Amino acid sequence: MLNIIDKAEKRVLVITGLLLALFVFSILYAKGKYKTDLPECLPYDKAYTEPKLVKLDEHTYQVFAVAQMWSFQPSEIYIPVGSEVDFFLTSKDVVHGFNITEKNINMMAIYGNINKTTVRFDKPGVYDIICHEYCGLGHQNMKAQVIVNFPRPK
Ligand SMILES: [Cu+2]
Repeated sequence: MLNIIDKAEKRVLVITGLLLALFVFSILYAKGKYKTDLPECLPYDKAYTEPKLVKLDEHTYQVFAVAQMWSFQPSEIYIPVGSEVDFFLTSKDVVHGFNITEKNINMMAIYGNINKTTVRFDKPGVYDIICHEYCGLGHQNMKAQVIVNFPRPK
């Protein structure tokens, strides 16, 4: 069987296989060395479509983030430094992006899907969440903020 494959095709197959192995290795290396949390998909449940911030304990939070044209809810998330936050993300309409600046987070908000990732915020500051998938006319205004170690304004 291998004899009927052209030499050039064999070369392409070998190179493709090596690249695939390199990509898989890179992902596993990043997961181990940089403690990168790989996003996961959860079974859809309407409970995730209600935007909210849930405090589990002093430094553990859950954010039920909902993207829709053209905003994220909740739009301001106040947490203390050292917090670990589980983000559960979904969309109410079209596909949106979910990128947290200064964090290695890049997810998609998809209608009927729940994506989850965990992020640790060890430094105080304001982390912008932006949409990086073109989703319509107001796309450029679509943002939210994670505000670490600043008091909520009254
Ligand atoms: Cu967008």
